[in-house]
Amino acid sequence: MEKTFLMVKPDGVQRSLIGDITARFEQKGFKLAGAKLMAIPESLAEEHYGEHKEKPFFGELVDFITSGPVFAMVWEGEGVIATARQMMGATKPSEAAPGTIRGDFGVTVGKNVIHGSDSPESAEREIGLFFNKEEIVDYQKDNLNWVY
Ligand code: DAT
Ligand code: MG
Repeated sequence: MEKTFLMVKPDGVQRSLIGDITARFEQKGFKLAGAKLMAIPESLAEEHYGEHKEKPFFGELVDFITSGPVFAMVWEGEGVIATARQMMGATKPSEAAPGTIRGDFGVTVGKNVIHGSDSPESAEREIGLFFNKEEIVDYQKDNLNWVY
């Protein structure tokens, strides 16, 4: 089954949004496969956001994502990579539709509450960056018979 990497950013953790955000993915019918509260080392932040290395906001982005703990997660389900991106909303909260996480909880692009992988390749890469194999749990969830 498809997996994606999602992360409540430091602003979301500080604003007590972990529960609200995880509830949305649970209620949708996706399955949590791994989760941890963690501080991101600078080297991991730079690698995770490597595609943005040349952007003018790269320094701020790394400072922000290392400014406090994040809640890192792996979620599993049919089409979860694209659907989670839709549930997150546009990168700029000012452009994110109401009902999306960024649309409901964010105001500025620099503090947009959540990260989510944007493709199968980035999901595989980011899960590997943040989680050991043993931290990803393979289990049955019986209610999924009522989702699929
Ligand atoms: P996304 O997080 O939606 O995948 P992205 O990969 O383009 O967006 O950018 C990564 C993060 O960088 C984004 O969540 C917030 C920050 N960012 C993007 N564009 C920015 C900008 N123009 N100014 C400041 N921060 C920006
Ligand atoms: Mg991105």
